Amino acid sequence: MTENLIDVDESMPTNMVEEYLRMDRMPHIWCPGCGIGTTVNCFANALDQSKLDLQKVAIVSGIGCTGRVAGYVNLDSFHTTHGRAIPFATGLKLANPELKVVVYSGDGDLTAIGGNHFIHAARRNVDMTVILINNFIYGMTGGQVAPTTPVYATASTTPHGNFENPFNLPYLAASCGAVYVARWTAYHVRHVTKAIKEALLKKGFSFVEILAPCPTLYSRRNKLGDGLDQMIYYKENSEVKNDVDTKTVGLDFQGKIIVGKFVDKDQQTYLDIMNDYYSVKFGDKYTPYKG
Ligand SMILES: Cc1ncc(C[n+]2csc(CCOP(=O)(O)OP(=O)(O)O)c2C)c(N)n1
Ligand code: SF4
Ligand SMILES: [Mg+2]
Repeated sequence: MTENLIDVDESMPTNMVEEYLRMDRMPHIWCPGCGIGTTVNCFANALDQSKLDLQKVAIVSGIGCTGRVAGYVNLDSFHTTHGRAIPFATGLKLANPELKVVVYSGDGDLTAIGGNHFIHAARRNVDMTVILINNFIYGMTGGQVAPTTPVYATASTTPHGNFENPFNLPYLAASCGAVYVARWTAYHVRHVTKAIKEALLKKGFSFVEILAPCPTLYSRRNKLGDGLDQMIYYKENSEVKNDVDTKTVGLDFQGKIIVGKFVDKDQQTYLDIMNDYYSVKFGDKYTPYKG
């Protein structure tokens, strides 16, 4: 067993999320005030509440600060290559349909280099949960502009402002066919936990976007203060609008943030539709695929 890197005071009560983390890998690499850790806490609570058999839950991340999540969570974890978390997760699901497969990665990873995989997995309604941490930037590599950077925000590659329209991610996911779509911020810890739990229990392509502060790069470059200042911004500017048309939830630089559960519908998954169709077409000659 790996030696624990932090001194543990045995008299302290154990935090319930520890059971869901690889404590031997602490301390983590995230900066003070970074929102990623808060989302992991919510994820651990959601796993606890979901009552899923953890032996049948796998987590896949791509590359980036968020991509480190898979390595810290005490599940079967896969830290894959940049942008390839979703195709890796698709392979995992097809090979073993009994698994609950979770993709946990950043806005850059999932919607820039991995953007095509994202839209096609949603289109196919592959049964997986995608948790996307949107800090409006490529965090790990120095704060480059991302497909989520708001117009006018600065990044290391757009020092005088970005003029590319960012993706409206709930709209992108919903229009491609996602059966569950929600957006919250790292401030909304109870809502994030509930959304992740619902997404985990949903059959089909479920998507949860969580806005989270990157104080080291995004906030600093844009003179937005520290992590706490971003949390205050989330608190004061978020408006809950469940079931609203996702077309209307695009984000502006430091503008209003529409949060809520936007889509929750039932639709056959890729594997279900294939099994049903082949069962009708080939009758007894076809054994439904179960991995
Ligand atoms: C093929 C390839 N291209 C580029 C990189 C460099 N790279 C590593 S992480 C990253 C961006 C990650 O951004 P995001 O997914 O938003 O994660 P964050 O760090 O913001 O959580 C990039 C471009 C890489 N590792 N591999
Ligand atoms: S660089 Fe930004 S996203 Fe990465 S750990 Fe630091 S605060 Fe978080
Ligand atoms: Mg990012």
